Amino acid sequence: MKEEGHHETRTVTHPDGACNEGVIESGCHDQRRMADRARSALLLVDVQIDFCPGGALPVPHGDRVVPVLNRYLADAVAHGMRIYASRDWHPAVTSHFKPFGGEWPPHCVQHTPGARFHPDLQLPPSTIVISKGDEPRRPGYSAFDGRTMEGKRLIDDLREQGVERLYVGGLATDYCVRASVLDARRAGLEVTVLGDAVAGIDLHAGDSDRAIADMREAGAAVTTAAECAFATEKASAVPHR
Ligand code: VGL
Repeated sequence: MKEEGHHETRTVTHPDGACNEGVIESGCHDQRRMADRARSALLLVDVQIDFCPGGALPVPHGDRVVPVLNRYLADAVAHGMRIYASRDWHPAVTSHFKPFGGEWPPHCVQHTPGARFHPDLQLPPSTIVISKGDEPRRPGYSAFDGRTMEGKRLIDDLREQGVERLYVGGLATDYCVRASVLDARRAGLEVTVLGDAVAGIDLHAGDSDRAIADMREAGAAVTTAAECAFATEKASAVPHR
């Protein structure tokens, strides 16, 4: 199912107050109202086999985001939130890859096992898959470069659905998460980065920290399930980084 996009319209039925009081920079105050659920969507960036240990371009401990994201996914489903999952979806020959002048080893080549979502990621059938990086001359770091299975740009789908806030997790903090978050901010969306559900490559020491700083500077909030959620109150306290 994951290879097919769906466009289900879901109804918001679950207002709750899962946010802690007094949390700074969480965006929680905004989330109590029922209407906010409809305005919010979850974006999982590139949680693909090639970006996990054993893959072609592994993010160190990249697979650690999977169980955390599964909790966010369950809560997003419970709250009737729209769910997007982006994937790198490269042709075999692209200027993004080292053999063709690019920076990276070949990874996430279309229709190869490494391009699949992590097998433990519990994407609901309604997940909207966003494919990106399929143009041979564009790296496609940002999910906003991508399109649904029907060819619709992510931003157009978000606007049609009235989504104003994105919760973003996935891989890698310092590349595709960063690029997606910055594009979301440029598009005027409110953004909360799920700080306990991202992991970075850190090709240069500190890249992920700098990426987090860049995202904050662009106006994104960075939070964890412990601090704030549409997510569950059961989440344990995990300090960011
Ligand atoms: C990514 C490096 C190269 C990512 C993709 O998904 O963050 N990073 N291609």
